[in-house]
Amino acid sequence: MAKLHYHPLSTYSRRVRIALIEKGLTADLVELDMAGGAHRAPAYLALNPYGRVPTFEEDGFILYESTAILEYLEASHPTPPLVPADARGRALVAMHMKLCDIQLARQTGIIIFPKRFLPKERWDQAAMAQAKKEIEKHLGVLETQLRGKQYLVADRHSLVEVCYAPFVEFLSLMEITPPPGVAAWVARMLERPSARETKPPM
Ligand SMILES: N[C@@H](CCC(=O)N[C@@H](CS)C(=O)NCC(=O)O)C(=O)O
Repeated sequence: MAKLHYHPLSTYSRRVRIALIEKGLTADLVELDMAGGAHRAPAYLALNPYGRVPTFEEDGFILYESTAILEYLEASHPTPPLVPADARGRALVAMHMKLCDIQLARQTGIIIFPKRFLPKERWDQAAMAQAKKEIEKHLGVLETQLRGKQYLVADRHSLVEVCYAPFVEFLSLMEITPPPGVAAWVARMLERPSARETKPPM
């Protein structure tokens, strides 16, 4: 059986767990003791030299980077589909997955990592404020793109929402009120069983 090295509080790991559930796949979930530094131990670095989660392992085939793992799961288990069949739909999914990482995931990490794991005196308030501004700007773009639609691509739930779900879960922790179209889209993706089952302790 495939293995997923992950941590229950890891947003990027959660993407893969959501996709596995959406596709009805099972994998051996191997929880890494990150607080104990297991991600920096030689045995784990031999699998993933960057010492991050998630890492996917199947018959000696090793893959890291959550979006690459999602694409592999889609290619190896195309049913039920989480990307459209046509070239343009696929390209739009790829574009939105990348923009999720560049415009939202990175900035979310800047805010939620300190909020969840560091004492307030160690927070970089200026970096957190700048990240919040960038997220709000990005949500404004999404609001326009979501006008009259339920989902970003082909008006169907796709890998785009799989990528976004773990990060938009933290909008309230980040004290960000999304515009109405984005708020409805977020609620739609977070109410799916795959998101509920993988929700981290808040
Ligand atoms: N770009 C990577 C990011 C993975 C990532 O940053 N994972 C975090 C946990 S959510 C991690 O392992 N951090 C440990 C570290 O960077 O030392 C992906 O998409 O998989």
